[in-house]
Amino acid sequence: SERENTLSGFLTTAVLSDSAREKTIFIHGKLADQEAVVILEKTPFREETLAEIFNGSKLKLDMKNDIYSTYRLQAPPHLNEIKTTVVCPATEKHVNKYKHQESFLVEEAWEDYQSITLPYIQEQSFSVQWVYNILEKKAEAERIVFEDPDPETGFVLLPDFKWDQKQVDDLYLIAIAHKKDIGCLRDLTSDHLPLLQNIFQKGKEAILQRYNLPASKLRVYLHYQPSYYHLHVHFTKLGYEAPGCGVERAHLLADVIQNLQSDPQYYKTRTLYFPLRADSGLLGRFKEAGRL
Ligand code: M7G
Repeated sequence: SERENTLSGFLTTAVLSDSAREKTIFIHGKLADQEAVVILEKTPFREETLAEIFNGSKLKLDMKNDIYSTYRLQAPPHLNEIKTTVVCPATEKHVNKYKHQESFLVEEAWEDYQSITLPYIQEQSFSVQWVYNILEKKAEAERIVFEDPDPETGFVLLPDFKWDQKQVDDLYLIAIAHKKDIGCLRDLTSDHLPLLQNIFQKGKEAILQRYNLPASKLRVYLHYQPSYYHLHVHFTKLGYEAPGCGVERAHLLADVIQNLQSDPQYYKTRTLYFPLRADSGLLGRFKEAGRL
């Protein structure tokens, strides 16, 4: 049975960003007196529903000229749904995450990571309660696509909440490690190769099985900096430009594995580059430290 809810009491404070091309709008507001962020997104067309759209819809003519005409089509309501994401109660950091902003590229040597980034992460990062809920089957249990329960090398693979799973064109899954002590790329050493290889191998196999999508159609990567400091790997369909997936933040899992094979301490010695948004607290710390 479908669970129902209501947004009718939502009061808009501000539009954080919107995109005509992506057909999305990010809104900050209040829901039952709590701060909230609501994301509305029009979803892609699906070939298997085209017949229903053509047969079940009214066409209203806008204009006709020679062989050209434009219409407004009123599709049946169930084919005209808006994907809606709600973050409530939302923190100020959530509001900032979704605000459109200029970004700046930061150069982070290992020493910068230790003296600037790590202390900031320890104080300020988003809660990973949602991740623990998934690992402990307290949320999204029915959405799990694959699980390897091994405490050292195991993980849970499930649809990212950005993907409505209606079509494979915008496939987006995340693999979440069972191991809880790996925050990000900087924590990885060659000790973690069995875990990373396991996620890579079994993640690809599970996606082939379930969605009939071969490894040659997948982009498999980690973010640095991530939003959530608990090791997770993104699996998206090659060619799908997922929102928030800039080249500067993405590190291909295949490269991460090879880098650790050639140098066990690779991510503890290299300078890493990543973009930070104008009002990011971490950017402020890099400025204070004279590193920008
Ligand atoms: P990230 O690289 O830490 O941060 O990835 P980003 O959001 O800045 O890319 C975290 C990933 O987890 C993102 O792709 C999110 O869309 C996804 N995600 C976040 N939350 C809170 C959830 C959730 O509750 N459930 C699921 N399934 N995915 C989530």
